Amino acid sequence: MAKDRLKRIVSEAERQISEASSPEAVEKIRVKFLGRKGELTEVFKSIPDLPNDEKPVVGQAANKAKKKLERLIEDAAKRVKTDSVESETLFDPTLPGSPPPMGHSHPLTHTLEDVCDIFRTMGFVIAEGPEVEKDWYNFEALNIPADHPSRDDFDTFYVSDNTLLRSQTSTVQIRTMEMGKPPVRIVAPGRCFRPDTEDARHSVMFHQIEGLLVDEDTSFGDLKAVLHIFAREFFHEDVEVRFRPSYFPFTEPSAEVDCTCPVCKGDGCSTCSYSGWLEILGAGMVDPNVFECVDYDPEKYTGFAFGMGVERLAMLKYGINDIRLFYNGDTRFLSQFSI
Ligand code: 2NL
Repeated sequence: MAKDRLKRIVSEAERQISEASSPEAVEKIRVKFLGRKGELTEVFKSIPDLPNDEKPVVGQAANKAKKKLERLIEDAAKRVKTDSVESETLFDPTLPGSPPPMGHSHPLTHTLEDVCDIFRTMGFVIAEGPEVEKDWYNFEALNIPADHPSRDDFDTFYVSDNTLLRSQTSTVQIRTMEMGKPPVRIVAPGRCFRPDTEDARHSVMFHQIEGLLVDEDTSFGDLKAVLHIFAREFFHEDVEVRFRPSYFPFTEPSAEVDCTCPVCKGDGCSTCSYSGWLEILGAGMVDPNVFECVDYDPEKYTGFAFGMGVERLAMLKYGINDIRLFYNGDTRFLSQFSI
């Protein structure tokens, strides 16, 4: 009798345990069979009333059944626990979605826009032009003589005799002056090309920003003020600038412009070769011959112009030692500029 009852209890418990799918359901089953008033517990309670010869037999069988149920319940508890954790990981509608990878502008684009913004606040307008140019715009109108070394096949990418890839963006300034009368106040950013052997400082494709201001009574003092404001805005408010005499065919007088090293603030470090100064751009007063080429009266108008390399400025500002890092597409480098 008691043994049959145990068998029924075990098989019923087994069936219920196999169907349980939540920790709560398993706990309910445990209470139902093994709890203080559980079915199996009742069997144990009835043992003292049995005839003496049946007590050990039923006792043993009840203990065996109890062990079996405890093991089954323990296994079931583990099963439903992992099941529910797994289903939570698979789908939780309350979690935010995984964000898509975000792009950002290239450090050269960023630098170029920074520079243009600074000049825009001083009233300059952004001007653009073609990358494939006529000889006239790249050389002739800029007072660069036919025998100048930069016009050599080795120093310019020629498409044909009179057509080339521009080597500077002064082309845009000549085009702008040809199109209208002074006053002119423009900056011309863009790609330029020179057949240099590539190394840490040279790339056949690079970016330039040139500026041009033409009006009556424009002076070298105006040029100095504008470039000082630019350097302060771009690098640091305490930066100083100095002008060293130089030569360009399209300006007279011409100057190379340095600023106090943004790394050591002028004390001397490896970036500035311990001089405290760094060359940032070239500039000067527009040569009267250039004005003649675009039909501006050099007796009436004066102007200043300047040109700078975007790669060079970005390398100085961010401490980059190899120009090729800008172009090889390595996101370990580029992602540092996701500002
Ligand atoms: C440099 C120096 C310079 C100019 C560019 C210019 C343009 C016109 C007339 C006169 Cl239309 N000048 N541009 C003037 C002085 C220097 O560039 O080292 N660039 C990286």
